[in-house]
Amino acid sequence: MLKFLTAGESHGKCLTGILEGIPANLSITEGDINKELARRQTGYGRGGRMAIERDEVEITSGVRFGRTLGSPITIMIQNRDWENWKEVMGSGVKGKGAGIEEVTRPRPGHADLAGALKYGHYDIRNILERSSARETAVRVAVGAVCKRFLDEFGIKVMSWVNEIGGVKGQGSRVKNEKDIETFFEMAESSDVHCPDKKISEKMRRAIDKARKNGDSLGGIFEVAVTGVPPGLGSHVQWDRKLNGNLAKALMSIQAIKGVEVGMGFEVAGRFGSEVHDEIFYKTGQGAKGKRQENWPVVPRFYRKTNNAGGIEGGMSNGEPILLRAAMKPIPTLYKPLRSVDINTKGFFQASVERSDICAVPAASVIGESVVALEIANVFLEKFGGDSLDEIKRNYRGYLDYLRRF
Ligand code: EPS
Repeated sequence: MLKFLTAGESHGKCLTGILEGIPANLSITEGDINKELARRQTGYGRGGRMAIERDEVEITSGVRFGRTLGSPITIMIQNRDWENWKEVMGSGVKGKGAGIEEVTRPRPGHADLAGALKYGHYDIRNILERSSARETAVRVAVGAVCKRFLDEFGIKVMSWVNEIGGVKGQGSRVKNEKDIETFFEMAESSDVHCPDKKISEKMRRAIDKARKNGDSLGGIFEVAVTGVPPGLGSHVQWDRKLNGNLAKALMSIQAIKGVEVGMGFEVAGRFGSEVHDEIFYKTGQGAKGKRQENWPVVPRFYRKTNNAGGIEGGMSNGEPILLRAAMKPIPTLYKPLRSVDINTKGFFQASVERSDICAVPAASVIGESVVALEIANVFLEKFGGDSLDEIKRNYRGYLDYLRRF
């Protein structure tokens, strides 16, 4: 349903995203997207680059007078740092004696070595520029368009950080939508995007310590989606399962090494009776309260627990979707790790490079964006149409049907 591509190198001129499949007549402004980009740029533990960039988009197609046309939406973000990299990253033929230093020392944990071997590059810059997490800026931009779309249907995607470098929060196992909203609101006022003030302080201290030691830190963030109707995704084919596609979306974020849905890995050690969410039924309105006034999704079937994380059999079951992702520590370190020069084959201790110490707070915002893309995709698959009004008619019909089921 939705197709999107991103392009751009970390120190190239700009990043570009093309998003196709968003229906006509959705209101969207550059400001809506910039708000999300600003959230991604904040976060304790970022490096010097974030002081240079002030990410702002230019929409160059698919939107007219603040409304989508139904045609592909193109989004551009300029790299301010490009001014300092024009010589190194130019697309013209390299002049003789240009004196541009090649990167020949792969960093452990980065795409450097595997990419150089795969693409036949002897200058690792040809790999690291694209593998950089700078690319996530434009994924957040296209995700922001999807969030705007989902908002029309009362569907919200929120996140918070639950762990940084072994400092654990209490974020897991949120019980209901109210918890999710509270966690999210509290996280929004924390520079480590953690809902708990005391834990936030501990996380900052852990980041300071890593910085002092020339090291880096990873962590865990959680993404929650509220207002989701039952029936998104499908059990009938492996590549239509919602949990599979959400896991893929999250795993595609740079540095993510693991994803859990609901109770996650903990299910392996529990009895079935402790894991599965019993089914209840409530007549009348308001079983789960009202969402946006136009979309009172009232699932008369409901659960008192949500260990499944809102997904059963590869389909949404009407409860909030709960996801968790683990990010490894950033591989660009000030503390030297051992590696081998790809030219000389000699051992060396990796050279010092400018980088972030911890990017988990930013990753949580990126997590929201990729999840929003995926949810918008399955929503369009089920209720798709060419204009927003058409999709609203389709959705209303489904909700009426659910009420009568
Ligand atoms: C990154 C390295 C750093 C990060 C960058 C991702 O950039 P630089 O090498 O220019 O210091 O700041 O992240 C971003 C630029 C961003 O927008 O998130 C890397 O190697 O992945």
